[in-house]
Amino acid sequence: MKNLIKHAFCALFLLLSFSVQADDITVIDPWVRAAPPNAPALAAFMQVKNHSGVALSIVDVRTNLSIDHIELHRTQMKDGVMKMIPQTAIPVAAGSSTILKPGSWHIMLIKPVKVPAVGEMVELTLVFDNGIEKTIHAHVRKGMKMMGTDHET
Ligand SMILES: [Cu+2]
Repeated sequence: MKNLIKHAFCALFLLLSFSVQADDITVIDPWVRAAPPNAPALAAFMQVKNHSGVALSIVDVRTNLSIDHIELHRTQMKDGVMKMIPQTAIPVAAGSSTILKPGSWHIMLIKPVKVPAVGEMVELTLVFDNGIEKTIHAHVRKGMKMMGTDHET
């Protein structure tokens, strides 16, 4: 019996030492690009740092904005043209960071009911593959357009 308890504690300890907490993720400079009132989509950018020893992925994003849905995108060169390609996840390697920026990884908020103005805050909750959720507030500000996008953002 004593051994069983000891083993249970060992297992618990292992589980705890390998579990990644929301505090292991930091998000730097989140922002949403300002867009005209009739914009069909908005793009969100930020730097996501993973301080844990476990590889993570952003698999979903929720927002307080009224929108149709969220998409994860990556702008990549394809046949000599820059194209936005929908992704199922945005990876953030262990002890590393992924930069979401124009022309690269980004989050798209599709069909906003009301496009937020410059200076407004948009709440975004990043959902990671291990179930961790990280809520951040992104400022709406002006930024360069992405090259070769098929939706004007
Ligand atoms: Cu996009």
